[in-house]
Amino acid sequence: FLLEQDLHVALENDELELHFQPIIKAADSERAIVEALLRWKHPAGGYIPPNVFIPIAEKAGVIQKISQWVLEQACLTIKEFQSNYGKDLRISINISPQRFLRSTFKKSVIETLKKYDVSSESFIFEITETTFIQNPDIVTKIMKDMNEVGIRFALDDFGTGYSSISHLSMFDIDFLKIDQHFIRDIHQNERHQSILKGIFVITNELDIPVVAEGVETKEELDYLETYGCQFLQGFYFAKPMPKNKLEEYFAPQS
Ligand code: G
Ligand code: G
Ligand code: MN
Ligand code: NA
Repeated sequence: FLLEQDLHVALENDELELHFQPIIKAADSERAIVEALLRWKHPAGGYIPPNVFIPIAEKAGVIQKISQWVLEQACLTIKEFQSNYGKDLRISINISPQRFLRSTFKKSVIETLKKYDVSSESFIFEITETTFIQNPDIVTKIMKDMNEVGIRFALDDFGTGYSSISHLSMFDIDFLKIDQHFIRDIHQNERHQSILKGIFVITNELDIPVVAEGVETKEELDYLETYGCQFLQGFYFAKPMPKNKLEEYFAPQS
């Protein structure tokens, strides 16, 4: 209850921070890709994680405002990165079902990108299967419309929740993010190895690049490389970091 009150003023008081976690391309490193992860620095209680306050924001009706703030911060970060380093940054943003299914979603995204003069190719939108099951026909239509203006979609958290193979066939997904639950100790977990092997057969056939989430160790990484996993993300490479650290991380060494 208190949190809900506080959330309303969090935006105005500049208490939200957008952190970024690098997503590593396994084969070569084209442009830098990062996932944007929201943090709330509460004046009384330190950092509050998004899985605590996003559901509250959804109930309190603040999620639209917060989502818009995230998109604008991402746009600003891309612009700054480009002008400071002459490098393109691609940002993967988590989109809640409420935001995705809002009738104004596409329009507000297009207007925001135009306002900040950022290309739609600079973004990947991460959605979960919770979004898919709400209204498949409408979701298909929104994804198609947004694909036409160059927005790409990643299916996030695959391996938790529904994990439906039919979703891979019904929806035009550009990236599949395998949940960290399946990545943890993959080199020692034969059951998970069998399941992941199957997922890679399907995604390779469908030409959907996979992002392995939550890679924490060299052993996990080595095992994932035997699958030819295209993208890797996790503490083994880097933790989510604020913008200034990100610029250090990607700055050319000299
Ligand atoms: O970074 P962390 O592990 O604390 O993130 C926890 C959860 O919060 C993840 O499921 C992530 O997708 C979600 N999350 C992080 N940032 C955002 C955001 O900007 N918008 C939405 N809707 N969810 C987010
Ligand atoms: O649900 P979603 O995949 O968007 O959430 C990503 C979350 O996973 C982020 O909160 C991020 O902090 C967390 N995360 C990223 N890499 C690792 C990792 O290697 N280990 C653990 N435990 N969490 C991670
Ligand atoms: Mn995500
Ligand atoms: Na995920």
